Amino acid sequence: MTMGLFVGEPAASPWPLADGAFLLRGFALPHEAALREDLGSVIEQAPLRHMVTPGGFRMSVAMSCCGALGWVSDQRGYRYDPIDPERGLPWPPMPASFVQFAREAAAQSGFDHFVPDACLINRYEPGARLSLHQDRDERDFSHPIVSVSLGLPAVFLFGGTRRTDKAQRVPLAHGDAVVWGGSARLRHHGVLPVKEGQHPFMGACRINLTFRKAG
Ligand code: MD3
Ligand code: FE
Repeated sequence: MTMGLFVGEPAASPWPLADGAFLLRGFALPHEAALREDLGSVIEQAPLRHMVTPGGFRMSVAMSCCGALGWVSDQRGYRYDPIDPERGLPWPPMPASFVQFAREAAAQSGFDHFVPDACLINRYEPGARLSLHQDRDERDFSHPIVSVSLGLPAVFLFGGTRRTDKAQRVPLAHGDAVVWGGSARLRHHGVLPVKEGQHPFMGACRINLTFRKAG
């Protein structure tokens, strides 16, 4: 028998990856068309770009943001900023479909009333990767981070609180959502180089959205 999600079928229940971290396989599939359409208009306004790390390296992942705050990396460091430095304008507002999706995913995982003020958009072309890091530029780590994967699959690395802790490998596919809260919130994480491929809707790339309460 073929397994899959059908229109109107409720998504699978959250799978506890770790204390505070929940994997919701296929949770974004019913939201996919709206997310994809609104993503298109966000990156039309604020194009994807390769930021530079404070150490001077160009990131292989191309990024953009929407919402009241966006994440910025340059020679001065990492920070959240209400202004897109490429355009000298505020980041595009967060589409209602994004806010609704993040809120539902968080609620499914036991985090009620999650209201994101920043959405980071990461685009991986084949070969792009994200080395192990912690997300600590947000003001209050008691808020979870909600992530969703679209397009090509990837292997996510889920490490520990120390950078040298052994990392667990979690394959993530189109439509998978993960909610990272509690003691998982400050664990190191990264993404292995994305393999070549073609996704029927997204082409030869993986897009990851992360929803945060940054300010
Ligand atoms: C675990 N993005 O944008 S999303 C990032 O697939 C980032 O683009 C990855 O790491 C990506 O900062 C991973 C999953 C994720 C996001 C935040 C986390 C996992 C996390 C924060 C704490 C622990
Ligand atoms: Fe991260």
